[in-house]
Amino acid sequence: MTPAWLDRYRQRVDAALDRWLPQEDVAPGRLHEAMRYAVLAPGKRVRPALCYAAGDSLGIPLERLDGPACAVELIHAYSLIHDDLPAMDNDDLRRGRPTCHRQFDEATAILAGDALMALAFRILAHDPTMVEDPATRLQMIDLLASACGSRGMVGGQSLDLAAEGKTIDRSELEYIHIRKTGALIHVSVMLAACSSETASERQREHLEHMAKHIGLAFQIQDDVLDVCGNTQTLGKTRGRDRERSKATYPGLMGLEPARELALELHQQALSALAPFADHAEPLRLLCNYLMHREA
Ligand code: GRG
Repeated sequence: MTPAWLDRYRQRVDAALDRWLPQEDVAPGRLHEAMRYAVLAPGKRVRPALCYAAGDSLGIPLERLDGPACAVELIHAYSLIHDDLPAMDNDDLRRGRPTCHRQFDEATAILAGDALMALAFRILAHDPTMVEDPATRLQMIDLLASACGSRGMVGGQSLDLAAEGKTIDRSELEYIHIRKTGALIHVSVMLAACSSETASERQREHLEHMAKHIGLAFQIQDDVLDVCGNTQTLGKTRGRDRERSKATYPGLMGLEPARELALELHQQALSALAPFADHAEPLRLLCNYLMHREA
């Protein structure tokens, strides 16, 4: 069960995603079906919610953020499809349903992921409701490309795969997590900051600080849930990290210290929101939800 305030953001981004994703009766139908299957599956929509909530903290009309919110969720959905493939995590279950390659086939899943990434950038280039200034749009495209490229999410994934079965230390693990998961969370917030014509440099810095801390806390919490969550609630197979000998925070420092570290990072994220006073209430609720979630 997600809280009502999160559902508001979720419904908003789902409606926008539904408009952008090609319908199944448009050729190539099977590819479009796979794209819609993966994206519109019941995920939490954390990254769009961060984008909208950061926008709320800056007083930005939410329609201006529909494009960035869709773009980050499409990148996320593509990364999950590819991560689940036999060449990577080889998972059967995602968001409580068969993974994309199980439901369709491997080639379709790879291509669906590829097409979702392309659609994300197309939206940032074309969406008529976004900030109009071409230089700002270009900056947003650049930020998203950097966040999901070889020095961001894809790079983090590559290092994560290379570290399987190896012993790595905490700073190496942090380096991987900041890229694999943190980069997309960070850019979800920064795309909102870019969409504001009035945000001060100090406000941007505070949002950046919040995003960095909550991004790492989110991944540590994900590691913790992989140890003590429930497969049905998680909607994905629990215990996969251990099965694949992945480096995780609970593995490296123990379950309780990992939990404490996540809470410490969460507190730092909340402290960064202090200057926004009541305007950051949605962001605070979201940070709290991310720390106390069960899925
Ligand atoms: C394959 C390019 C590429 C990147 C993969 C996303 C990712 C990087 C790996 C997924 C593996 C994983 C479980 C990472 C931990 C953090 C994470 C991204 C969890 C899933 O995100 P949620 O909890 O999922 O927001 P929902 O389904 O709610 O959207």
